[in-house]
Amino acid sequence: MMNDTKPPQFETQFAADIFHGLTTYPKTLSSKYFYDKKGDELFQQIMDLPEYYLTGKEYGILEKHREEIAAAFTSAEGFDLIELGAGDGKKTKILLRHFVENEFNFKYLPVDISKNVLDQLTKSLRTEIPGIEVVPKQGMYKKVLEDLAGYQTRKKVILFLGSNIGNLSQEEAVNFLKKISSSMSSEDLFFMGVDQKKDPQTVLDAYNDSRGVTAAFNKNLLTRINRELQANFDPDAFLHWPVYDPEAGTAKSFLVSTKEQTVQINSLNLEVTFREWESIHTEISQKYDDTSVAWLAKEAGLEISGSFSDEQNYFKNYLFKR
Ligand code: AVI
Repeated sequence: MMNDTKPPQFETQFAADIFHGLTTYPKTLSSKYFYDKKGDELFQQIMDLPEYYLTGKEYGILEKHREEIAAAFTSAEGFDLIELGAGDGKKTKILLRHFVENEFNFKYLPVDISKNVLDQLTKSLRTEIPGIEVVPKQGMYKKVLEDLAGYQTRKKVILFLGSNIGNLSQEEAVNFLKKISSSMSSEDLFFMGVDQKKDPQTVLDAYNDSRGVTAAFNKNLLTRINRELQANFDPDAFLHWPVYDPEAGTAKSFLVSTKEQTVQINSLNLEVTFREWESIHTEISQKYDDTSVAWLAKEAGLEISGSFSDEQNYFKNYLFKR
């Protein structure tokens, strides 16, 4: 409930999104706000969890198929490797090392929203794989994709790993892929990691690990709101609640209020009431299969030109052209 009748003015997009998410029904908050400093640390821990198979599987795929992948990427004039959401580059380094060892002519352009992450990545590359030309770019995907459309010196290969596509709704995913597609020429490639539909228990466990790291990751959003918007959420008064719908292939995470409670968000001049067991939807992690990826590609004007998977078909990396 608003405390007075003035229309709200928001200083940041974060403030506006939190306000709208907590004043609509059902309540919702975007998972893109998970990634503050603490959230980045927790996500690093998640990637090392035994239940969170995604990272290990994709790592294995890149390691096993690096030669074939490299053969698809290379061209007579070399190529520019643009990575969206580069993060710590742990998986990409498998490919980068292979390219350097085989004296490929390429440039690496990692893109990330976090300047800190990019600085660390650039520094680590300098010592771990010297000799790579690295051109880091800080920014939101949306802006970077707009810039990309005008960027063409030679063949471009765009990487989007980690099943980050799963954190978008289907409509957002199609729009995102349309932008990728329109930034590509006929010789360019798009290489994307996609988590696959599988035993529902395996998916659910990945988002409900036994050590509670994913619960802490989800609840950290409330701590972030407390700090950045002067609020008084009690994270212990909410349950981390992941669900998986095997028909839709959608894993969703919620925060569920364990009691009737009222939260003050001072910077928004807002009082939010929760009924007992009322939920906040915080994340979607969509799982796909070949049919749904083919549908996405068709909608976006892309064509699948190859794919690589692990032995259990838990995860797949697809190559697309226009
Ligand atoms: C970044 N993204 C692909 C992760 C996922 O699997 O949806 C984020 C995550 N959320 C909970 N655990 C990991």
